Parts: sequence; structure tokens; C-alpha cells
Amino acid sequence: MALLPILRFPDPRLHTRAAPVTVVDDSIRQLIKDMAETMYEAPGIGLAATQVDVHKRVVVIDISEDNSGLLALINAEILERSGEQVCEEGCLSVPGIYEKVTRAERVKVKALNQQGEPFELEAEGLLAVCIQHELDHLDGKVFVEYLSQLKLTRIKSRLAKKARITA
Ligand code: GNR
Ligand code: NI
Repeated sequence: MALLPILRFPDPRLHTRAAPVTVVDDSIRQLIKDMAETMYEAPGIGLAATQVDVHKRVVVIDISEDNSGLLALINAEILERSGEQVCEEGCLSVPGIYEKVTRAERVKVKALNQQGEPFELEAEGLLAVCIQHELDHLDGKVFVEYLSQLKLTRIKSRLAKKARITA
């Protein structure tokens, strides 16, 4: 088990598009274990491989209160989306910033499990938000990039100021 360092926005590596996993083997299962440990320790409700500088289509999610609901999605694709919801989002790669984002209320997803078998999942509410947020990371997109240019500029300067203080 290992805790992995999390990239911080605006690190350009967060804009990398992740490649599909070709074989679900022990190295992928180990990556999922390490990502889950890193997510729980942070703590967060999701983590995409992009955030730990691994550019493969792997995400972990757990929206339960007691770390009992680990969901690992490999090569996930959204098949259907419906409705709209607005959720105040945060991101482990943009610490301390919380902003409202509009996303689909429901998504139907297909993915591979840790045995490499395909499965489908229908999600709504927070789980649907989290899935969309994590799949965006795999496409190189961070949630703050949905905000206005003005808000984004302010967020970047706030993060830069904070980095100067903590450096
Ligand atoms: O921990 C997280 N919380 C969260 C809250 C609202 C919407 C999305 C998220 S995901 C985030 C963890 C993270 O950065 N995943 O990429
Ligand atoms: Ni995030």
C-alpha cells in the first residue's frame, strides 16, 4: 500500500488525456488499492488516476460515510445522461475552492471491474456528480474550468498566494 502525491491545479499534467487500460492485471489492481488509500486519507469521495500522474482510465469513488462503498471504474464511458443538477463541487487538486457546477442528474455508465469484466451502473445525485467529475479528470478537465474566466483568474491568484505562504 502506498499514498500517492496528488497534482495541484494549475499543474499542466492535469490536462493530460488518459489512455484506456488494455489489460486489467495486478499492476492495475495495485494502482486501485493505492488510489483508494490516497482518497480515504485525503479525505475525498473520488480520485482519478490523472490526479496521481498516472494517465490511464482508472477512477475510484466512495460516497459512503464509513468508507464501505468503494467503487472502481476502469475504462468507464457514459452511455446516457438525463436531467440537470447543480452541486457545490470541490477537488483534491484544487484545495480549498468550492464552486457550483451544473451537470446531468442521472448517468448510465459502462465500465470494467477489477476482474476485467464489463458491467453497467445507473447513478443519480452525488454519485452521478462524482462520476462526471472523475471522468472529466481523465479527459484532462478540472471542474474550475467550467467557471467564468473572471472566477478562474481569481482562483488561480488565490492558489498562487497560498502556495507562496506554504512554500
Ligand atoms: O472529494 C471530492 N468531493 C467532491 C465534492 C463534490 C463534487 C465532486 C467531488 S470529487 C472530490 C475528490 C476529487 O477531487 N476527485 O477528483
Ligand atoms: Ni477532482
